[in-house]
Amino acid sequence: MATTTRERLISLLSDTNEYKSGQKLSEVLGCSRTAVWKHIEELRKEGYIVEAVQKKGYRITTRPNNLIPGEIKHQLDTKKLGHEIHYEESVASTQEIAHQHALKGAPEGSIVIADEQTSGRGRLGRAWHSPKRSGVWMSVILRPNIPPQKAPQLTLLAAVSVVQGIEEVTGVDAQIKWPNDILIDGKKVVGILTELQAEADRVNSVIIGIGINVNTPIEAFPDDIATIATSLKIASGKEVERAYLVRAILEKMEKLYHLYLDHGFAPIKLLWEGSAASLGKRVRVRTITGELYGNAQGITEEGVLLVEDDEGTIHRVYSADIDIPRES
Ligand code: BTX
Repeated sequence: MATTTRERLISLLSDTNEYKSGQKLSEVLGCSRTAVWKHIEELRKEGYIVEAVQKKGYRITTRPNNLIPGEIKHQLDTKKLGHEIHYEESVASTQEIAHQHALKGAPEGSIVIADEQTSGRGRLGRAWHSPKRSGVWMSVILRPNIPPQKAPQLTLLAAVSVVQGIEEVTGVDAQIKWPNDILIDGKKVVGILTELQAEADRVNSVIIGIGINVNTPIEAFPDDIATIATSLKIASGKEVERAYLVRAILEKMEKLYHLYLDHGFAPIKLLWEGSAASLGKRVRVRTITGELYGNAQGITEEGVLLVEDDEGTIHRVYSADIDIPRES
C-alpha cells in the first residue's frame, strides 16, 4: 500500500506503549528532524493530541474523529480496498469524483471519501443530505468481470458489508430494506447508490456510493427527513469513530467481494436474507409506472425482489421503493 510520510508518522506514533524520539522518527521516515517536527505540528492542527515527553519522545494520545487517509489506512487489513484514497473536505458528490477517477483508470478498490457533500445524490435524482463531519460519504470503485445486468447484486453485497461493519463497530443490529436502504428500528441510517460505467455486455467499473449517518444528532436532519432517519450515534448512544467504521466496512466488503467472484451470488444472497427487513412481510411497492401491494416473498438468484399480490400473481421487481406499513 503506497503511504505518505504523514501516514507513516501517524502509524509510528499510534503505538501507545512506546514513545518515539525525534531522532528515531527522522531515521525511520528518512527525513530531517525539522521535517518531522513540522509534520507533528500539522497533525496537531488537525486535532491530534501528540504528547511530547523530554528524553523519551512523542506519541499520539488522542485522535480526531476524521477521515484523512492516514486514519483510514492505519491498521486497514485489505489487499486492495482503500489502498488508494481520495479524500476531500467538501465536494458536490463523491460519486461524481469517483466516476472521473474510474474513467482515468483508477485501480479497483480506490475510494473517494468526503467530510461533506453539498449535492449528495440518492436514486432517481433525489438528494442525499450529507452534513459536515457527522457522516461517512464515500464511493468505492470496483471492476468486476460481470455483465451489466448483474451489477445490482453488488448493491446487495455492499449492504451486507455495511450491516456487518456497523455490527462490528457499534454492536447495533441493522436491517436491509430491499434494495438499498439500511434501517435501525425502522429508520434509515444508510443509503446505497450503485452506478455503472459499462458497455452493452461488460462492466468497466461499478461505483458504489455509501452514505451513513454516523454521529448526526437528530436536530441536524431537515424536517422532512428527521422523522424517517436515524444515526448510529442516536441508535447506540455513543460517538462512533468514523475511520474505524470505514475500515471495518472495507474489510467486510473485500471478503464478500472475493466470495462473490469465486462462488457467485448464492452465498451473498444467504447473508443478505439473514439481514433483510422486508421478507415475508406485506409491502407497498412503488415503481415509476405505479404501485402495488403484496407479500415480499424473497429475492431471486439475480437479486430481483419477488412480490405476490392479493390475487396470487408473482411480480418480479427490478427497481422500486418499498414501504413496510407499520401494522405488518
Ligand atoms: P434513495 O433515493 O433511496 O434515498 C433518498 C431519500 O432518502 C431522499 O429522498 C430522502 O427522503 C431520504 N434522505 C436523504 N438524505 C438522507 C439521510 N442523510 N438519511 C436518511 N434519509 C435521507 C439512497 O437513495 C442512496 C444514497 C447514497 C448516498 C451516497 S453518499 C456517497 C455517495 N455520493 C453521493 O452523491 N451519493 C452516494
